[in-house]
Amino acid sequence: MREIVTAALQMGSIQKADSRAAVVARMIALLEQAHEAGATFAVFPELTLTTFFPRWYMEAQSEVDQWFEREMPGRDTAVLFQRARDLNMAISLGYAELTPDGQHFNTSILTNRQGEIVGKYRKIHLPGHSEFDTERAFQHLEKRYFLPGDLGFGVWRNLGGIMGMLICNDRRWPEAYRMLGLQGVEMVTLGFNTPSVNSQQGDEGPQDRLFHHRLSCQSGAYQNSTWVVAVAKAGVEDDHPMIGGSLIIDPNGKIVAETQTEADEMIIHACDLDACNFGKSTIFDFKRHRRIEHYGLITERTGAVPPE
Ligand code: ING
Repeated sequence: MREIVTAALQMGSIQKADSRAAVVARMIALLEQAHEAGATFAVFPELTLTTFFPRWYMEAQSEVDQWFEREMPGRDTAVLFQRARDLNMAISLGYAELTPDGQHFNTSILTNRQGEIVGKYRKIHLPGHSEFDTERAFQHLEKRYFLPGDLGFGVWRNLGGIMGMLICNDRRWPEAYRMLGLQGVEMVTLGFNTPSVNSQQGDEGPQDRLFHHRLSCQSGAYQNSTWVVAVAKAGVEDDHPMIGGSLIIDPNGKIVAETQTEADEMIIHACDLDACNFGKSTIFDFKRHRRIEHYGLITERTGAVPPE
């Protein structure tokens, strides 16, 4: 048995005016709660240090860059990394990354229990749009503020297992999980910020959003026989509601823990990585069952092309 006692640390709303220091204090309180409950690994949401700023149209790059971190850990996050190290806990957290050569990514990092960063992932599937869209009730400008990730889909040996990261919209694309599955992933962590309603006036409400969110994460877990830990930044941010529904899902696709609020909330589960072995050696024994000679379209074709 290779157990990782894992905490999903959901963050409630972060208002535009909230300081990083105030947010980090909330994160440390959750981290200490997780430690008290016996966790050795804690997962925070996507863009966990600030409000979900892609909902705001900005033109001045200086205004955009205020939402980004130039180093990780940095001035505001060093205390969080130190606390995690003191508690001998590994963490995963999402943030907006501004690289020294001026590139902007929606990024997630993974540490070991000594507070060292062992893995970094930059979000590849960026939803939304890049120009102000007058048809939308609110904006979703990830394509404006971030570059598509340039690190690919990676996995890292950590805490006795094989771990990988995705971010938010990635969870809706089966290829993303499969890229990790083909590297033997046993635990996928993903943070998300998901608006409760569709900005394009669709009639999709919070329950539909939660349904698709659970469906996407459960499918990814089951079809790759891996644990999935999905952690929300939830609640109402400057009048914009976002769903909760942080999840811990086992390698059979079953939800073993789910948050019940849209506030700061911890869920926790003892995840036995050996629970991945049965699926990986039977129904999802990729080497035995996959027929890659028939899958060419998946990497050769971007958009669907219907028959004549
Ligand atoms: N947010 C949303 C997500 O994929 C979205 C965007 C919502 C796309 C619903 C499609 C449908 O959960 C981020 N940040 O990707």
